[in-house]
Amino acid sequence: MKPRKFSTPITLLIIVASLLLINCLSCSPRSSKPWTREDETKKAHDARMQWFRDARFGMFIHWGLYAVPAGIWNGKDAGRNGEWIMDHAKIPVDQYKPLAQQFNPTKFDARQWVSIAKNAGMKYIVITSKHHDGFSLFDSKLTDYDIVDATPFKRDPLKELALACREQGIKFCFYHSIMDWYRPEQKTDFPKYKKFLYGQLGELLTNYGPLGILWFDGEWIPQWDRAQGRELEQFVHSFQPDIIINNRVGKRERDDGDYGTPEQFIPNTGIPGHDWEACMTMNDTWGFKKNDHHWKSKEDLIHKLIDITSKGGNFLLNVGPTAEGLIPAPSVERLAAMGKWMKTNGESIYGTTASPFRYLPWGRCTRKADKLYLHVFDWPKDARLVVPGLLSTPTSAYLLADPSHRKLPIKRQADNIVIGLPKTPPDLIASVVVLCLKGSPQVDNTIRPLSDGSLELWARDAQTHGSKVCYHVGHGTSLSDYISDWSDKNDWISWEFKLDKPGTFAVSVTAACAKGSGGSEYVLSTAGQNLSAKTKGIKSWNKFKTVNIGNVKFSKPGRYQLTIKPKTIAKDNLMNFKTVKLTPQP
Ligand code: FHN
Repeated sequence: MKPRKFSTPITLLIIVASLLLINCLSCSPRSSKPWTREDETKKAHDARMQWFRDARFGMFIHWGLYAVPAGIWNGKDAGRNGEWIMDHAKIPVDQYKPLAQQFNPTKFDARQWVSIAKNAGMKYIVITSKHHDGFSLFDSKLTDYDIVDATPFKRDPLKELALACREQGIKFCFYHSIMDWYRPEQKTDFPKYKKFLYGQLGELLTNYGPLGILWFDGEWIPQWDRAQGRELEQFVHSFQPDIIINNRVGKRERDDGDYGTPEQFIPNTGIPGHDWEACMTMNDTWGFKKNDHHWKSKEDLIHKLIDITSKGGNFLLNVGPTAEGLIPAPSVERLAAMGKWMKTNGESIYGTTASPFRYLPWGRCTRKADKLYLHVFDWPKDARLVVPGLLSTPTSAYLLADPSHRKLPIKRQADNIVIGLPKTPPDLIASVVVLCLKGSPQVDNTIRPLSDGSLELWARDAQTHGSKVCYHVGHGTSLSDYISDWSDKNDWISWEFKLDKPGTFAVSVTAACAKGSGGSEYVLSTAGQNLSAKTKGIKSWNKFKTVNIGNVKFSKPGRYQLTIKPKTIAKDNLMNFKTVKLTPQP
């Protein structure tokens, strides 16, 4: 298909308008007054964000010249992210640029890519128009270092994808890197580079139809700051007032752009009161690497989609197509499996909001007004689903996978609702029980024992008391959240919890303390008893170890508080704290 070519005058006009605009940002070509975050009413903002909040699931595509070496340079694996090969392998521009002559993705089929995304249940696609390597994956009049002028392919795949997305009802979006390794002026003459950056954004905002999102990245460069991010937002909105912009337009801070972008991890508490989208790879790399076979399972990916949605976020799941223009088969297989699950259960994802529950031992929950979608990962062996702390009155429950919505038996047991389930789950990965309520959900999220009687008190549920100690969410590892910065011995943490019956419990603490920083003392107190413990410097501040520190006895059921207070802090910090576990003793 021959892409529609703009006649030069129109393109010239765009560039002139963009360049003029940079110089007088206060005179947007579309309105007398430039858009500002402050001027946008909540109603207008919610209207602009609505499709994003409904969508919940999108496809990220990292595609460019880096797919040619595919992670290998001079016969060696060049390191983790395929799209960083120019940096990882320290490839000079004059040796990287010739890759363009080898980039001829003859198997590229825009309609096929969009169908793969659509059939997976994805509602939007974000593709790299320019990554850090500075290569433009679109026909730009501002450079010849682009796919039409520099490669044998000679076509504009983004034009073809824009059309295919429109045909299939998928929002089309661009990822665009502020950092640019190809243009030395990004470091030597930033105002000059900025004119190029703005000019290309003007082309993308003019030539590809209405865009859903402009997904900025590479914002960490020292030449960029939050004020320039605010200017860039105005510029973008002057072309497309309804577009959504991520927080990397600024410096990836909470109030930059329209939403947060945790990468390769899911914040345990989501980002309450804020729109956010977790972006993740399906293996370990964004750009294609021929030797990266570390694929996440379909179970893991479906659970991640549910987990993210249950915390009020979107899931932007990445594919890294090959230099031939094919999405790798393992990605296609996993997306098909996700689509099969979404075909039955999409109602429990699209347009839902975060769970009202602090924690559910068997799975997750999403919500749509007075309807709860209970995603059961671990099907109860006794076929009784205990919904803890739900004070609202349920009106009905049924399996989402049951087309006739046959009613499931419901009964109340104190603060819990118990739903009777069939012996076998309809879906081995995640089965959805719909629970309809009389009015909006009222939940008592007091911490209670798990089904095995044990009680787990986590960092994310702790009350922190003091000026320094805080809850820390890390990046991308399973040890990603803990209580940190515990340098002041007057700072302490606490939990409230409820026991339904008396008992004696063994107490274990999971924490980390770097080698040489041990020797501090703390006291754990609950039910009028005190357990003292000393920290041991093991390896590092994120190598967690569990130690038993004694037993506590609760003589009757009821509500209790548990506190942890430092006695002495030997070196810099008491510990990085993760969990207290109370295990019932016979
Ligand atoms: O450096 C990039 C990386 O290559 C990739 O594009 C990710 C995707 O969000 N963003 C940056 C790292 O934060």
